[in-house]
Amino acid sequence: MEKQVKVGVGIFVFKDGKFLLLKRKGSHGGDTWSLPGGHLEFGESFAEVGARELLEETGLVAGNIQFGAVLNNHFIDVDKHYVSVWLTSDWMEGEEHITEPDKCHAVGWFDFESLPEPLFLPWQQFLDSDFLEAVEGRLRQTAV
Ligand code: 8DG
Ligand code: MG
Repeated sequence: MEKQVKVGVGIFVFKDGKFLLLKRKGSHGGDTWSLPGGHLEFGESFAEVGARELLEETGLVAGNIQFGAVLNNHFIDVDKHYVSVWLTSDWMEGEEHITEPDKCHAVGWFDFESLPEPLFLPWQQFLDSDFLEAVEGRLRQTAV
């Protein structure tokens, strides 16, 4: 079968100067910390995927969803290739919990000075990208 590039969506949810990361389990990038997120399904908007995955994976509801970054990620070891679209959003309601224990070991709130390790592969590109500054700026606006 022909190899295909897929689209993954990750979403920052900002609350009091921090954002939520999940420790992945099962699929590739297992045991790394990543944004909540998932696959773009046929016909969906980026914001729909972001809001849906955030709710499914953490129980949180977000608003003010905006574009954050686009990253081109070839996961060579597992022979997968994703274009990752990252979004930013503001926490609106809900308390975070692990809703899918088969996919996630842990959740936590972090900022750019306290990033956990190891991070999911797209993070390496993001931290070296021009998108970081704008995302950091938006996060600072939510700090108390
Ligand atoms: P789904 O199949 O139910 O839509 O999603 P999932 O079960 O939550 O899968 P996932 O592994 O969390 O996400 C799907 C793919 O999206 C993942 O294999 C790689 C890609 N992806 C990126 N960037 C990001 C990201 O920042 N966070 C998440 N969770 N996935 C991402 O390319
Ligand atoms: Mg996911």
